[in-house]
Amino acid sequence: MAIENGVKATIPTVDAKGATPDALADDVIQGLKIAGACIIKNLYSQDTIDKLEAEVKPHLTDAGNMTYFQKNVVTATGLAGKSETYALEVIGNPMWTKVRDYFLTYSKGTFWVGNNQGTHETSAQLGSATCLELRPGAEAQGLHRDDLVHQGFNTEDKEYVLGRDKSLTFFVACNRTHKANGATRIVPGSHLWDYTRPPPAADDKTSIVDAEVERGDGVIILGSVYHGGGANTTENEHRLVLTCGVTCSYLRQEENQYLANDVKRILRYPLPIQRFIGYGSFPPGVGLVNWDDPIKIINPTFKEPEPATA
Ligand SMILES: O=C(O)CCC(=O)C(=O)O
Ligand SMILES: [Fe+2]
Repeated sequence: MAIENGVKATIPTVDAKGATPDALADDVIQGLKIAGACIIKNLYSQDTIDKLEAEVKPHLTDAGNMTYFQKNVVTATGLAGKSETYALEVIGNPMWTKVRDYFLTYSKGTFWVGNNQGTHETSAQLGSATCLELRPGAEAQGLHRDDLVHQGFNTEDKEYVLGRDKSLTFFVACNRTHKANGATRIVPGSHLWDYTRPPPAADDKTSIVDAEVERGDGVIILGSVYHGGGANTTENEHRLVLTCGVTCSYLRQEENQYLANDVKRILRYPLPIQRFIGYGSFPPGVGLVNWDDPIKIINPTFKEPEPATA
């Protein structure tokens, strides 16, 4: 994305209306490769957002002295277990599933075991499941990359190379999100920069784009793109955004899902979602309990589903 020549940067935008999840995901993947961020219009119905709000809002608590949030930011955490609609509709969204699998599935290695040399394939798991409400007076966050959590460090690339990212974040807007109430500020193209390069100055209007979206729209960013919450300069608007962070299978989850959740609630979800939240293991051997599938700990009567027959 050419943003070096004084031309205002833009965030690719796709419309979910009428698109299959598969086709939508393909367009989002293209947008993310080019810009490191993509806006998805009309992703959720107003009814679904109503349900999400009703389930999440009672859990909002003042972030207080939490490490990286500013004053006047109120959060809810551990949403995987607290909101069934979040688990099924946000974590389980088929477009989001395809997009995160695309970016976080790649070969690592090679590794030797005796005379055998092979590679291992990564996959995706939940990183964090939160809600961020910016209240009037919240100041802008410093522009950052979310992969700093996992000590991401890349050199410059001219084009996107699979394996560059260790994480992605999906934002779901629960109300109209615009510059004045703190829309996320994004630097399109910065996912390809050398990591020694600092973010643009906070007032750089050419490189920084406010991800302005309507209620029910989504925004996806790669862990390698510079971004940050905006300032809420309104008198009385609250900016309410759900976040779903995902990370590579071999890394520690940003939010400790084993302690954040009530496992009784997790057990009500479909098996792939239980595993994605963290109650699963990854080859060749991460997350095992008794050298076995951790799902058997939370569900002692668990039986592997029969493979589907044609
Ligand atoms: O609030 C936002 O818009 C972005 C939050 C964010 O980037 C973060 O907490 O890492
Ligand atoms: Fe961030």
